[in-house]
Amino acid sequence: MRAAARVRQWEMVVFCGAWMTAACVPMDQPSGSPLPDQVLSDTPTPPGTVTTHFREIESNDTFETANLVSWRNKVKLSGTISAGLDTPDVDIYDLGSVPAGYRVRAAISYQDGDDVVMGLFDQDQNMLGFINRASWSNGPEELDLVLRESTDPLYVQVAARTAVSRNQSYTVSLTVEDSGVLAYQPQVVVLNFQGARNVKIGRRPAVDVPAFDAARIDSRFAGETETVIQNVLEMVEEDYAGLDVSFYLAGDRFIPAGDRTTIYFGYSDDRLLGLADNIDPYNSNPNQSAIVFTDVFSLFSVLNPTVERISQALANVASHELGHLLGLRHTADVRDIMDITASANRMLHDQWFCDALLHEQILPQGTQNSPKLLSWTLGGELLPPSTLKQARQLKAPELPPGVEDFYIDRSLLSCSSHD
Ligand SMILES: [Ca+2]
Ligand SMILES: [Ca+2]
Ligand SMILES: [Ca+2]
Ligand SMILES: [Zn+2]
Repeated sequence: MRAAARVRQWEMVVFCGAWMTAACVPMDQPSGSPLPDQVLSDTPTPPGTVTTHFREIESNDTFETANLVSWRNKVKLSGTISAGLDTPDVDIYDLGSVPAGYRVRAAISYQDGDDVVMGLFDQDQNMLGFINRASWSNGPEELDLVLRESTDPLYVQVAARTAVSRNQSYTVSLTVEDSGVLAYQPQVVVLNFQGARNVKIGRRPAVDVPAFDAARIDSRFAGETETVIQNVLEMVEEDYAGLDVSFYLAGDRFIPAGDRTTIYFGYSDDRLLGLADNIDPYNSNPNQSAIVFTDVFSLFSVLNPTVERISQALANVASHELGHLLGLRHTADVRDIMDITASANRMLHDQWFCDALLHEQILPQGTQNSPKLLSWTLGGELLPPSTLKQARQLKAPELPPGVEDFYIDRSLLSCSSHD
C-alpha cells in the first residue's frame, strides 16, 4: 500500500518538474523556522523545483517510527534534538522512494556551537552519507551523491554527537534530481615500508618516516622484516580482493603513473595506531596518505604474538586507514575492519569488510555496508570471506596463560589531534 503511494508520489515529481501546475503547491505550509536556510552550493536550483516544508512530529526515534514525509523534489526538514530525555533524542524521516541514478544533495543548518549530525540511509538502514560540520576530517559539509541502487524509502537520521544540555534546533535541506552519471573512482595504493621524508598526514606537521624494521616492534621479530612486509601486502590485498584497487610496494617499477594513495609504515605516535588524511566519501580524492604507526605495535608484545599475528594487526590497521580514504567510517563489530571496539587480542586476528553496526560516535542507529559502499565507490565486487576464515575468526582467540587482554583506544584513529 505504501509502496504504491510512493510510486504516485514520484509520478508527481516528474509532473511537477515538467509543468508546474497549481496541483503542485506543497501541502505543508512554510514553518517560519528561525534558522537561516542552508544554501546548497555548486548548482543553482533547477527549474521546476518545488520546496516542501516539514516539521518533525515526535516520536520519530527509530526507523520503524520515522516521520513519513510527502514531498516533490526539495524538502526542508525542521526539528529539534531535545535535551533532558531518558534516551537521547534521535529524529528519523522517511522520504519515500528514490530511483537509482538520482542525485541527492543535502545540507544541515543549526546554531553556532550546537553539535548536530545527520546521515542519509537506504531501505536496509545502511548509511549512504554523513555530515558532521564540527569536524573538518569528516568530509564535506554537504552531501552530494548519486544513488547506485533505488531505495524505498530513503531515510534521514538526525542526532546530536554529544549529550545535549539544551534543545538544539536544525533544518535539513535536501533535493533530488534525475542526474544519472556517476563514475567509479578506482585506486592505486602504494604500501611504503622503505621510509620517506616530509610525510604529511591530515593537518599534522610533516615528519620523516624511517624504514620499517620489525625489530622495533619486538626484538623477537629481528630478521623478520621482509616476512612481515609480504604478509601485510597479501593480507591487505585479500581485504580488498575483487574491487578495482591495486596494491604495490614502494619502489616497484610497475607502479602505474598517475593518481595514487600511499600508506606509510613506520614512526611512532603517543596515542594512535594509525592515521588517515581524512574521511573521503566516495573517494573524491585519489591522491592521499595514511600512516600505520608501527612502533606503537610494541603494545601488543605482552600478548606474545607470532609474526603472522603481528602482521595481521598491522594489516587490519592499514586496511582500516585506507577504508577512511575511500569514505568509510567507524563501526562497532569486532569482525569488521572499520571497527574500533575490538580488544588488543582480537586485533591480532583477521578482520574483513562487512555490513556492521555504526559506532555510536557516528549515529545511534543504522549500519555501514562496507562491501557495498566500496563496490559503489571503486567498481568491482568485493569477494566474500571464506566460511573457513569466518569460522576461525569467530572462535574466541586464546590468550597466553597469565596474560590479560586489554583495549587500545582507537576512537581518534582517523582524526588528527589538531582537529
Ligand atoms: Ca526531535
Ligand atoms: Ca525524535
Ligand atoms: Ca581518497
Ligand atoms: Zn578509524
